[in-house]
Amino acid sequence: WSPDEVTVIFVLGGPGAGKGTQCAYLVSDYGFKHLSAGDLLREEQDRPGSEFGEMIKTYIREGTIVPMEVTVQLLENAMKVAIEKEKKTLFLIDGFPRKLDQAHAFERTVVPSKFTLFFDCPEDVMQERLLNRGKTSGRADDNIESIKKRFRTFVETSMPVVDEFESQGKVVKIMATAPPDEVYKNVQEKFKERGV
Ligand code: UP5
Ligand code: MG
Repeated sequence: WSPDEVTVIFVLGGPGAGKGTQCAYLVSDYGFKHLSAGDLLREEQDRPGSEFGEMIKTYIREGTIVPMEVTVQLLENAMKVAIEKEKKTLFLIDGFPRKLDQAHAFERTVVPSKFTLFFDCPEDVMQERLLNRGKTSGRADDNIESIKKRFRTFVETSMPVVDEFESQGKVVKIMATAPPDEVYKNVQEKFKERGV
């Protein structure tokens, strides 16, 4: 496939900002293919015979960023399957890129993004959501120690990515504190303005 046949929108925001929740709405209304980098890493971690399983487990628990070669490869493979088997051309890439090296590598070697949907949410709100989800999610990083580390990585490592895209006029910023359906109304308005 060639890059001009596909549209990629990155979905960023702190841990628990609601990226996955909003992507689910967008999938049902717009027919996007939703690829969550975190979900792909968790699948790879659990895949029998994966050479990266233990490494991914450690990075996720510590809230740090898995080396980009692994994540970019998982995303590229998933995109290839969706393009060839499901005839998808519109992609929401959720929770990626969260480090500048990943952003540069993906846009150079896979496809440049159309824009980044950025969910802005204060830490206290995100913390409450994640602790609440942690009661049932089974996610190894939904505990207070991992959550604090994820917040730190987000501020120090991932916000520079948002700032760089912002300087290119490629960020659509949405406040994510309202209930999900209200947040989604704002998303739809912004998508309309951007011609999606
Ligand atoms: N909720 C959602 N929206 C709400 C709203 N508007 N009002 C009230 N409640 C709301 O939502 C989280 C919870 O909040 C849910 O219970 C939901 O019902 C509720 P969700 O939509 O899941 O939020 P999301 O932003 O997707 O949170 P998530 O925990 O998935 O974010 P993370 O960015 O932390 O997790 P991710 O899976 O992307 O990454 C996990 C780890 O993988 C990273 O820490 C990192 O170690 C690794 N990783 C990499 O190394 N590289 C990558 O490129 C990507 C991930
Ligand atoms: Mg998520």
